[in-house]
Amino acid sequence: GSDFGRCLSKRLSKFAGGGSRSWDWWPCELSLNVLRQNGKESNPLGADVIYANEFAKLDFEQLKKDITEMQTNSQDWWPADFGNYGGFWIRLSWHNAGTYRAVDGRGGAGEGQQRFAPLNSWPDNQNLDKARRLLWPIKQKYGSKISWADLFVLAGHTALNNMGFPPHGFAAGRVDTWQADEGIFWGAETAMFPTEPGSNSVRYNGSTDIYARADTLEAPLADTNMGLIYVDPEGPSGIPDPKASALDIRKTFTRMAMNDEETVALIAGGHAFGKTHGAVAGKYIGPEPNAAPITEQQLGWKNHYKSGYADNTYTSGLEVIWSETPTKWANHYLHSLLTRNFSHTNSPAGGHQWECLGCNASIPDPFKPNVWHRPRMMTSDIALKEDPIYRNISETFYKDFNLFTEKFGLAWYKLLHRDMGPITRYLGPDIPKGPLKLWQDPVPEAKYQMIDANDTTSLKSEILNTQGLNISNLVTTAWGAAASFRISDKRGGANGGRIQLEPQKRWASNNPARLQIVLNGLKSVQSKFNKANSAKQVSLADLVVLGGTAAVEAAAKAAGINLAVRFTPGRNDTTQALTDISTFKYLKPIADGFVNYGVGIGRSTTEEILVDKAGLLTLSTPEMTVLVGGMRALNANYDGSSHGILTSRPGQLTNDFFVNLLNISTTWQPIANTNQEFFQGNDRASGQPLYTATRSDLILGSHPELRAVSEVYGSADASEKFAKDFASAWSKVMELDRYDLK
Ligand code: HEB
Repeated sequence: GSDFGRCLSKRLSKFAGGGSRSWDWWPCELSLNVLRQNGKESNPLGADVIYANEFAKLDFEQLKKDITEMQTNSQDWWPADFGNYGGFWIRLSWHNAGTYRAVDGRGGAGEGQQRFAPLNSWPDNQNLDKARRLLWPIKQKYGSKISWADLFVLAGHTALNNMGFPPHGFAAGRVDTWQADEGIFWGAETAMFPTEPGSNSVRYNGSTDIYARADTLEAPLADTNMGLIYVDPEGPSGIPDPKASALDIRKTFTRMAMNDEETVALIAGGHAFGKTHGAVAGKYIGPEPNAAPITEQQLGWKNHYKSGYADNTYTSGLEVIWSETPTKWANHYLHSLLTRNFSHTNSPAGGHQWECLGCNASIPDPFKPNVWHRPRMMTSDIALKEDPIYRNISETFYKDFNLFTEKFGLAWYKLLHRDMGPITRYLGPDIPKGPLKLWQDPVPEAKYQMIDANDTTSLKSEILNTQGLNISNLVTTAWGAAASFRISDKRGGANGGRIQLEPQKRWASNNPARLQIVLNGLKSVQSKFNKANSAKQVSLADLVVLGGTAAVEAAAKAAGINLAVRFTPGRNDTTQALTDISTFKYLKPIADGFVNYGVGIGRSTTEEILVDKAGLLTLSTPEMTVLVGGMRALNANYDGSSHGILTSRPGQLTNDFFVNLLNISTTWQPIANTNQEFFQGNDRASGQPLYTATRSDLILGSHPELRAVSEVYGSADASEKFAKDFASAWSKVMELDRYDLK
């Protein structure tokens, strides 16, 4: 029997007496779970333990030595192929990092999520439970000085190094989380395997045409099936068609922000090492970790055939060794792929794979000395030679091993660090020197003195007195800049001043026409200040945020509240050439309920997108609520519309939004032909029209928990608390990307 996989009925919670719960009765109620995940209560280290400080105490060189020692210290309970865990650990690193998708920035190695479901039990992560467990003694030795998230990728990286590959560099700095990330949409399937009903074509909008389906892959997904990291090694939906496999590979690696060259480098580089495992039939394999009996202690996939490991191992069900030297960096993979003829065969477990039937047995056996195998490949490997573009790149790499080595090093570095955000998060002695790569969203270092507190005071009044600038448009501009941040891959934010660059300056949510007016106004303030000061300068990035700050303070003052809004200078401006438009475009909001932009699409309602965005901004439920209410008071809809501006004095930082939302004398009904997106509020007694509002407005009075928070802010004693809470949530958003301050 299984444990986590076992429960009597979906409706019976197994705690506190069980029984049906709210989510059983009303499964469609807006979930706020993403706003309370990663709470400090769940962190056993305590909120005051800062990983960077712990890491600073680590003997990093000794850690690498310990990993190196472990790499060839084969354990009886899970013997190493070729006496070396290197290939295994590279797969561990790759599978941690390879869940990243550029569209929403989620997935990736940054959170140590492979410790939790579903990733701990994903079919594609089969037996990586053993790889993680092999590393436990090392993790245990160093405790909080090295995160699991870092260790997972460092293990493979160090192994690469030890097997003769000169990697480009490595940074630590990934902070562990303590629960499964609830914010990640992994797909709508109800089954893991393509062969099961309910799995196959859901993410392809029903398409089963393996030549045409790639373009219909649902965003933000990148993998071709639930439960895979990227593509099916046997071919699309298990069909051994290398040409169609190439289409899948291109689609999925593009979603991961890898181009063709990087894709070939990664696959050919990775498969230069190790082997695949399909020695026995799949029927001998027990349940995955999350469904395994309690006695298995979070190990899964127990193999009941003979020893169940070493030469009996079953992982993917394929039995392939690509290279003549699977524990040493060499060009054998591409040599084999491009110079040999492979025929379709089946693995001992029955999987589709390819073998050079006319070849000598030149490939070593992982356990038996002097036993040799014929060269083999997977369908997804053959894809690299069947697709003309991949083939070209493969041939170039085959002819120029140094180039291949360089490109694989760079792509590997990008793979592992893609979601780490600003360079100030990078830790350790192995960070590469030299200019940042485009994917790192570089912001040049300021070569001038930053503004100080005196300057900010004078600049704020200067801004407020500049023609064209007002509370509403200063707030939306600062918001548009700062709220482009997303915690998933830590991209976006106000630093860099990218709101004045492509593509951000053209996003409808930023109201390009009005944005230009604000930027022009701020630029005039900037040039005046910079002319008057020689050593000292102000960046546009700082001014955009300072403008918003000035506006919030002025709006509070107008409401009779004296408020100092935290502002920390130190942002610098970047350039268009240093902005990766092709992936930056993914940061464009679908909807942004904070400024009443856009409506729900596809799977998500408008209010779900609001909560999703709040989650990506790391806001709590009260922070989200107070920000929405405050933005309405500040008249800060993206288009200047009056939806949700439930006040007679817009531009003042009052709690009017909450007071009027909660007022029984207003009745709401949907406005015809708006698909229940827009609503009319009328006076209950007279029927006189009073307000209009969106779903993002009305959800604050309709959802029970959001209403409870709204009641706090709508109370008679709340004016000051509201303004203070708004200001602190505001500053938090403005500084989300300021890892230099944390
Ligand atoms: Fe890999 C292994 C698939 C990519 C690295 N792979 C492997 C396997 C499979 C695969 C199925 C087997 C598993 C077992 O054990 O059985 N891949 C794949 C695919 C792809 C890939 C489909 C896409 C196309 N890889 C990749 C990359 C990398 C890699 C990118 C890195 C860079 N792999 C790898 C390694 C290995 C593998 C190293 C070996 C492991 C061992 O040795 O254990």
